[in-house]
This record gives sequence, structure tokens and C-alpha cells, in this order.
Amino acid sequence: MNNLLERAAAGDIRAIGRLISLVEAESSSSKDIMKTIYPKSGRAHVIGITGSPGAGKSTFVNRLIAQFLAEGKRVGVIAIDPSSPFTGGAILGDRLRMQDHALEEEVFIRSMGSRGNLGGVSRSTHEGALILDACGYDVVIVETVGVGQSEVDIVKIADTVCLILTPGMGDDVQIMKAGIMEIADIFVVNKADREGADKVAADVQVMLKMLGEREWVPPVVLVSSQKNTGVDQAKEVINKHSAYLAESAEGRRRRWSQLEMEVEAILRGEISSIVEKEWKERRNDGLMEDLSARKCDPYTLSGEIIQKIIK
Ligand SMILES: Nc1nc2c(ncn2[C@@H]2O[C@H](COP(=O)(O)OP(=O)(O)O)[C@@H](O)[C@H]2O)c(=O)[nH]1
Ligand SMILES: [Mg+2]
Repeated sequence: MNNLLERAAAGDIRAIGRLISLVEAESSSSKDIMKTIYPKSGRAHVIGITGSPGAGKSTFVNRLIAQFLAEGKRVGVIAIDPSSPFTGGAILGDRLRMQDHALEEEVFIRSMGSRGNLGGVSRSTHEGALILDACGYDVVIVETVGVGQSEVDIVKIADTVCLILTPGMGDDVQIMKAGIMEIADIFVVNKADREGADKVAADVQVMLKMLGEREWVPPVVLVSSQKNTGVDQAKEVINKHSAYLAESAEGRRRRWSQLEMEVEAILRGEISSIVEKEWKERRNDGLMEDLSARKCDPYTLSGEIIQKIIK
């Protein structure tokens, strides 16, 4: 284990991959891994890329990688895949699209499952990002699945959230999706090579005005990831947001709130596994019969189980 951690810290890509696999599988060593790497984390700029499937997130990330490489930065990427972590299809698709840089030493790309989170950002996604952070990647990009909770959840782990929008996707609907406008720090209108991108950008500006005054006014950037235009601007505002967070009270507030959510998520995970274990031990057919016959009730039973756990 120590050897693996040392190799990972020294930038050994296979060791880093192995560490991520261990936390992803929730192996017995995963807590120790996290305890060891945690003090070395907190240096990377974590960028969340969210937006509907097909908006061009992976294509944009691929371009963005090149921008950061040009600045001499090392870039880690985690793409959250909706299917099981061990199947191939979508993972390969994402990898192929990002392939340009996949072999360069400065870039680490990894797909991870969203197990138990219905497309959301799971603990292991966060842990994967922390590992990359601790292993010296300056920038860690997390691409979400782009459906449901994953879009909003990204704010729990990203310093900077980029929302990718596109023309011709039922613009009003995609922009007004509950909670998304509020969490985006940067709006990227991708596929600007297509008609209607200006309109989407203008709509976003109107919606932003409706949200009221804010210290950080989210920039709206027109990008064509296909033609590679506007990506440099996107990179610049991402860096600007990072600088803003570093020096503002908002940055501190955000880091604290993320840490709070992190502690709570770990606590919840620990507690629910204790509860599960206790319930499994207690459960038997006789007890189920008693419950059905109303000889006991789930409330009293739960109370007893909790009492036993607390003791
Ligand atoms: N016209 C155009 N197509 C794009 C652009 N960016 C991505 N695409 C295409 O949109 C499709 C979905 O892209 P992908 O990156 O997989 O989207 P994701 O599901 O959000 O990751 C692919 O066919 C891309 O080639 C762009 O800037 N312009
Ligand atoms: Mg993708």
C-alpha cells in the first residue's frame, strides 16, 4: 500500500489508476488511502463540466485539456459514466473523443461509475478527484453524465462549474432547468458554429439579470469545440474564476460549505452501513410474520435497533 501511494505521488499513472480503482470498489483499504492522500489534496483547481447529453461536454473537455497543457499544467479528467464502472461502451466513446492527449504524461483520463447515485456525483467520484489532486494534477476536470442530480451535485466538488448549452435544444427548457442557472459559474454556449448560439447567449444574459446582483457575474462564452474557437476565452474565464475564489469571501464560504457536505456525506455513509448491518442481523421470518400480523410495529422496532447501536 505505501509503495503504491509513493508511486502515485511520484506521478506513476498506473499506480494512480490502481488507487482510484481501489476507492471505486470501496475496498477495505479505501479509507486508509483517503486518509493518507487527503493532506496532500486541496491544491488543484477542480472544474465541473455539466450540461445535457450530446451538448459537447467531452469534445469541449478535449479542447480544454490542450489549453491547460499549453500553460504547462498537468490535467486530470474524470468522466462519470452512468453504467457500471466495469463496462466498456460509453467509456470507450469518451476516451476515444478525448484521445488526442490520452497518451501524454501530463494528462490522466479516467471514467468512473456513478454507482448508487442514479447519475449523480458519488463519493468515489469525489475521492477520484481528490486522488488526482493529491498526485499533483494542477487542474482536475469532472465531466458529469448530464442528467438529473449529476448536474446540480457537481457543485459539491467543483470549484468552478461550467454549464454547456447549445443552440437548438429547446433553449428555454435547458436554461431554466431547476437549480442549474444558480450553480453555474460560467456558461459555455457550445456549437456556436451552428445557428442560434447568439440567441441562447442573449437568453442566458436575460435570465442572469433576473437572478439579481451577484459578486461574480457568470461570463457567457461562445465556443465551437468542433472548430476549436472560443475555447481559449473559456479557459481564461475559468482561470479568472479560480483567482476570484482564491481571494474572495465567497471562495472561503464555498470551500467550507463543500467540506461540510463532505463530512456529512461520509457520516451518512458510515451510519447507513452500520444500520444495514444491524438490520440484517435482526431480520428473520418470524420477525417479518410479527410485523405483518401487527404484533410489533416498524417504529418501535427501529427504536430498539437504534438503541442497540448507540449502546
Ligand atoms: N457542430 C458542432 N458539433 C459539436 C461541437 N461539439 C461537439 N459536437 C458534436 O456533438 C456530439 C456530442 O458530443 P459529445 O462531446 O460526445 O457530447 P457530451 O455527451 O456532452 O459529452 C458529437 O457528435 C460531437 O462531434 C461543436 O462545437 N459543433
Ligand atoms: Mg461525454
